[in-house]
Amino acid sequence: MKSEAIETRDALLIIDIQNDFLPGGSLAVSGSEQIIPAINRCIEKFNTLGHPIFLTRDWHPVDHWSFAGQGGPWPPHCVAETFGAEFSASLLQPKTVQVISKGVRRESEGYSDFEVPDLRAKLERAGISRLFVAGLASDYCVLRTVLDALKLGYQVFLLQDAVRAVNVKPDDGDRALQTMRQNGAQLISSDQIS
Ligand code: VGL
Ligand code: ZN
Repeated sequence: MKSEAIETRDALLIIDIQNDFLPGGSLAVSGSEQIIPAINRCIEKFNTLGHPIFLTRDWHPVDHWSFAGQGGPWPPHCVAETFGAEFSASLLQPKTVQVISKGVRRESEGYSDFEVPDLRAKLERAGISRLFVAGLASDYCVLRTVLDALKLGYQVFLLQDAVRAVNVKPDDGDRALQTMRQNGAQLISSDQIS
């Protein structure tokens, strides 16, 4: 198996490891708790090397457009400042991690991390050109973030053992992986990072 050495222009982007997407949460993603150990190993590797680590979070107002009460597709989830919006207590959070909140306005879609201009500015300032991406959910936020990153010219490594899908339709997650690959993302396993 080919290993991918971390280089100076690499950053780690961990998407939405929040209580509401974990077992017991209002929008629990099946198997989501299983990816946390692999994600923590990646965080340790990037942290040891002093490379940027971004943790993104869904951070919605109580009346966000995507909630069923407003005619949206989802149950209320990740309401700002609530337990459901907190990162999992099992997730490592070294002091240097940078937190990016998205979906913060009522009308903001909140799927792509690049909806937040802040992220791009921070990546540019740090001279980042390659992104290692993992988290939730592979058929929504991960998919949309990866597609935007590719459009913006980033090289993307999708850590396929460290993502899980909502699977509104049973094969949504598989199709999302295919779409990311067809658009230029490289699908690797988290233990290929060295
Ligand atoms: C997400 C559905 C609604 C995600 C966020 O993080 O993938 N999915 N809000
Ligand atoms: Zn959301």
